[in-house]
Amino acid sequence: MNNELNDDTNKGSSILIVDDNPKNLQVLASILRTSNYKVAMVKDGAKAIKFISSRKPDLILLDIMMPELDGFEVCQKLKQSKTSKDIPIIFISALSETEDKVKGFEAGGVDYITKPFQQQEVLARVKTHLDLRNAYKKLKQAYKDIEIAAKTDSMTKLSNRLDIIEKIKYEQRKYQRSGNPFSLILSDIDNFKLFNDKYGHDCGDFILIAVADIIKSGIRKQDTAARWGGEEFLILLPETDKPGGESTAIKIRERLISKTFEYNEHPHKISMTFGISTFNGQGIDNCIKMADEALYKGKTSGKNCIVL
Ligand code: GH3
Ligand code: MG
Ligand code: MG
Ligand code: MG
Repeated sequence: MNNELNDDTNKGSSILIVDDNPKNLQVLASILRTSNYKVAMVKDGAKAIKFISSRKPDLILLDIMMPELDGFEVCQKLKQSKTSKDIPIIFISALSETEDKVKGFEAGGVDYITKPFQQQEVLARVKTHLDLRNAYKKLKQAYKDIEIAAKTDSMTKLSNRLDIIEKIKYEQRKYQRSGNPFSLILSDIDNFKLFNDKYGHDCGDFILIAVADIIKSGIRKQDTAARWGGEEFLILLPETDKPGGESTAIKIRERLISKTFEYNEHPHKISMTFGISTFNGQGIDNCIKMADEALYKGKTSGKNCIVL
């Protein structure tokens, strides 16, 4: 079949075989190696658990009847651990009663093969579960990527409006418990329309991305910078009073005005105006409005400045 589940991603997958019978280990290992899987073998449950504590095979073939820990117990233990719970486990056992099989699935196994096993069946089941595991991994990654994309401004890779509002709400709740203020810096590139008109939109985009990088370089790990609008950026500074907000704005402004941006081998200089507000329980919208008003004041009094 030619679909995503049936590509070559299983080539070289690693499989741990757990069996107390050396002959079974050898035969299974040889079958799997012929199909290009990497194989590791252990001969009891305790060794299997020790093995998994330092390595993570893509799949486990697990015997049930073994001295000390039996296969059901080993499976349960591996399913309880965060690091091994996602490894698919296929039981391979001489126990062939329905209730044994059911017990295997209840312990967390994904499949059950009875001994004496058929080579083709072992390979087919192993391949199916590796395929499913790969599909699951891809889905999980895709879901993570979607979650990140939903919070990110695609051009600058800063937070988007939605994300920073969530984070401001979180700081508001923290303020209600601790009374510690947080500050907001709203900044806007000066005369950016003229810049675009003169140098073109692509050059403008390049500047926006470079400005975002300068903002990122000037804030702490716990701060959030977002693209608030076209050429407007909002920065959230948790646990920060007004003087703290001012010193961050000074740092960013200095980096910005001392920077010469090179686009298509032409140097460009730009500046920004900054408005700062500090949260004092007045409500989030009001706090953003205060930063906006400070920014507006800066714009009407010559730009390229910081207003508290
Ligand atoms: P001021 O100093 O008062 O802020 O003037 P300004 O020209 O920067 O402000 P104005 O609001 O008049 O124009 C903002 C400009 O920002 C207009 C638009 O072309 C530009 N802009 C907004 N988003 C983008 C973008 O994604 N890429 C580019 N290249 N330009 C953008
Ligand atoms: Mg056994
Ligand atoms: Mg502007
Ligand atoms: Mg603007």
